Amino acid sequence: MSELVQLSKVGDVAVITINNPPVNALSPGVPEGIESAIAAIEKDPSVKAAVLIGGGRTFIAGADINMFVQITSGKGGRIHLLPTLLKIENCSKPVVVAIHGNALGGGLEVAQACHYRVATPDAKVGQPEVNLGIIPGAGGTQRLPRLAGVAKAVEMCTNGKNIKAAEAVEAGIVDRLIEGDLLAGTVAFAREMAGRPTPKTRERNAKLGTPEANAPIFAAARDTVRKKQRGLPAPMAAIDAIEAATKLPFEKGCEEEARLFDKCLYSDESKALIHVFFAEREVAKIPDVPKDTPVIPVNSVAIVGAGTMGGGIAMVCVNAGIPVLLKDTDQAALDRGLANIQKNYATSVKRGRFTQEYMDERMKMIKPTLSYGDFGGADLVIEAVFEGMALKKEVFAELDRVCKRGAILASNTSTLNIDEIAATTSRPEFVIGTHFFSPANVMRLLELVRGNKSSKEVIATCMQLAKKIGKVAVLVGNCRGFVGNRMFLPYIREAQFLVEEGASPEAVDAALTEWGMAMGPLAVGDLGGLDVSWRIRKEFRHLEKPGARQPYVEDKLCEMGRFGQKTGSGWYKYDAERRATPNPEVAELVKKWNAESGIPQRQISAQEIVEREVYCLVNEGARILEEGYALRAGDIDTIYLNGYGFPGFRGGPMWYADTVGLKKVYDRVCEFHKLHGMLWEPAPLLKKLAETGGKFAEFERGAAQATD
Ligand code: ZOZ
Ligand code: NAD
Repeated sequence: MSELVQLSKVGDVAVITINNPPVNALSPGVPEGIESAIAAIEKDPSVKAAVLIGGGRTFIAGADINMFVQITSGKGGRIHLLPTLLKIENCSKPVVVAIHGNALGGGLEVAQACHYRVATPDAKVGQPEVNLGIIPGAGGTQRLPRLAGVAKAVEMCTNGKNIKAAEAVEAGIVDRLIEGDLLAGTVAFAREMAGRPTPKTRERNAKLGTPEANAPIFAAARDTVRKKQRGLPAPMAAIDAIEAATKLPFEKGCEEEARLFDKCLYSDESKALIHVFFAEREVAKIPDVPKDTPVIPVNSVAIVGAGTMGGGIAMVCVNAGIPVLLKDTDQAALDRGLANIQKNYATSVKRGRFTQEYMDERMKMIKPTLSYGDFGGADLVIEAVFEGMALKKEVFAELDRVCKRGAILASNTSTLNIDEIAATTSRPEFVIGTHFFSPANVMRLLELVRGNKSSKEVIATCMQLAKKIGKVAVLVGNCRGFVGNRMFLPYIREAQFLVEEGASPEAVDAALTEWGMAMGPLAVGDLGGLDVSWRIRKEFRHLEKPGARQPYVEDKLCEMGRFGQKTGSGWYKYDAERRATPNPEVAELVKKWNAESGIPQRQISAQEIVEREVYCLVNEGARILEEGYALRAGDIDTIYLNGYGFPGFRGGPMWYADTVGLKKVYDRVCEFHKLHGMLWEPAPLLKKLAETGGKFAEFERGAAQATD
C-alpha cells in the first residue's frame, strides 16, 4: 500500500481509507495506493465487497492543485488518474464509495468510477474545476452525464458549484444517504451488494439523451457562458467535452476530454485562477502571528453608527450567529438604520435567499440603543460613524471608558490613521482597523489595518472572525487609503485624465469592462457618489506633489451638485430606473477645460485605456509592496479581486503584470512618465524587478507592519 492509503477489513468487507490531510487531495501516492488496494482485494477470496472512504474531515477534495503548477512550470510530471479509475470500475467485487465532507473534482470522478455511492446527509459533491480554469480531467465529463443526465452535468461542470447530498441523490449521482456512523452504514450496504452485479458507469448510456434533445441544452449553455463567464475558455471546453460524451464511445470521449483539459491547463486564465486559489489562502498566513496565537472569544459585537456600513456589518455578524448591539446618536438615525437593514433582508427574502423566519430571527438579534450603557459586555466594538478624525477620537475615548478590558476596539475608517485613533485610548494594543467594503453584507473583502501597537492576539482574532463571517481578510499596513483605496485613487484619477484627453466616459468604461473589470471606473464613481472622492481629494490636496497634474471635470461636476446616480447625473445621466446615458455636461466641461489648459484632444485606443488604468494600479501596488504595507503581491491581488471587481482570470493586478512581463510594463510606465509627467514616476521596485528579470510574486519584504 502507500502511506496515504490504508487497507483493512471489517469481516468480509475490505475498507480502503485515504489519509492525505487536510483534504485528501489526489497527491502522488494516492492513486497508486488505491490501485494496490484494489489489486489486493481481487486476490483475497475472503473479501466480498469493498468500501472506499476518506479519513479525517472530508472525502477527496480533488486533484492536488499544487501538481498543476508543477506541470505547467515544467517542474513535475503528470499523474494519470484515468487508469486508476478503470481499475476500480473493473473490479469484480462491488466497490462502494462513502462520501462525507466534500467529493470535489477528481474526488467526485473517483466516486463516479465506483459501483455504488453513498453519502452523509451533509456531504457535498461538485465539479469545481472551472473555478481553476480547467475541466474535469479524469473522465468526469464522460461519466457524470451517464449518471446525472446531460443537463445536470453541463450545469455542474460549467458553474462549478457544489450540490448537497440530497440533490445528488435526486440527480442519480448518489445512491443512498447514510444517517449515523458512515463507515458502519457503508459496510452494511456493501455487504448487501456482495455477489450482486458491479455496474460500470462508463457502460451506462441511458441518460446520454438524443441529439435532438441535447442540441438545445448545449446551445442554451453556450449562450449563458458567453454572457456570464466572458473571457473564460474552460466552461466552453467543459460543454464541448460533455457533447463528446454524447457522440463518441467512452474511450474516445476521454481522449477528447484529455485534449481539452490540456489546452485549458496551459492557458493564462487557468494559471491566474490557480494563483487566486492559493493567494486567497496565503493571506491567512502572517509570519509573526503564528497559527497557534491565542484568540479572544467574540460572542457579542457592538457597533457605533447605524448608517450604510454599520447596518451592513450588523447583518454580517448576526448572519454568523453573533448578537449585535447597534448604537446611533438619535432615534431618527437609529430608525433609519434599522429600516435599511429590514429592507435589505426583505429583498433577500423576496429573491428566495433567506426565509421570512430567518429574517425575523436575525432582526431579533440586533439590539438598537442610543447609549453606551450596555457596551461593557461587548467582546468587539466596531466604530462606523462619519469619517472625521475629531469625531472618531471622541468615540474611541468614550469606548475606552465604557468597554471592558480585553475588548477589541475596531474602526471602519477608510482613510484615517489608525495609530492616531488608537492613541486616544489607554489600550492601543486592542485597537485595529476593520475596513469593510460597501455593501458590507455583500462584499467579501475585509482589509484589517494593523496599527503599530495592534497585538498579535487581536490580529489573530480578527482573522479568525473574518472567516466565520464569510469574509476574506487581508492584513495591511497603516498608510493613507490603506492598500485598496491607495491604489484606487490614481486609477480613478487616470480615468478622468483619459476623458480630458478625448476619450468619452463610455469608451473608458467599455474598454475596462471588455477587458474583464466588473464595472468601469467612471460608472463606479457614479455608483458610490462622486462627492466621496471629491471630499477626500480636497482633504488631502495639500499632500499632493507641487506641480502635479490635477483632474478638472469631476471637481466641476461636484461643484454643480452632479454626484452620480444619487443626484440623477454625474459622468452619466440616469433615468428613474437608473439607466445610464451620456451626460452632455461632461462634453461641455471637457471642451471648456481644453480651451483653458491646452490639453491636446485625440483618439485613444482601448488598449491604451487599459494599459494606463491597469499599469497605474500596478505602479502604486509596487510602491505599497516595497514599503511593506502589503505582505505579498498575492495579498494585493486578493484585495483587488474581492473588493474592486478585478477579473479572476487575470489573477489580480500584480499577477497580471508578472504575466505581461515586468520589463514590458516598466517600459510602458516610462513612456507614460515622459508623456504625462510626474504622477507616472516608475516605482523603484518595478524598475528593479524589470531590470533583473524578477517578478512581484517572488518578492517578499516584511510583515505589513509599516505605518505612516
Ligand atoms: O479547500 C476547499 C476547496 O474548495 N478546495 C478546492 C477543491 C477543488 O477545486 N477541487 C478540484 C481540483 S481540480 C481537479 O480535481 C481536476 C480533476 O479533474 C482531477 C483530474 C486529475 C487529472 C490529472 C492530470 C494532471 C475545501 C472545500 C475542500 C475545504 O475548504 P476549507 O475552508 O475547509 O479549507 P481550505 O480551503 O482552507 O483548505 C485547507 C488547506 O487545503 C489546501 N487545499 C484544499 N484543496 C486542495 C488543497 N491543496 C491542494 N489541492 C487541493 N485540491 C488549501 O490550500 C489549504 O492549505 P493551507 O496550507 O492553506 O492550510
Ligand atoms: P453613514 O453616514 O452612512 O453613517 C454614519 C452613521 O454614524 C450615521 O447614522 C450617524 O448618525 C452615525 N453617527 C455619527 N456620530 C455618531 C456617534 N457619535 N455615535 C453613534 N453614531 C454616530 O456613513 P458610512 O458610509 O456608513 O461610513 C461609516 C464609516 O465607514 C466611515 O468611516 C467611512 O469612511 C467608512 N466606510 C464607508 C464606506 C462606504 O462606501 N460608505 C466604505 C468603507 C468604509
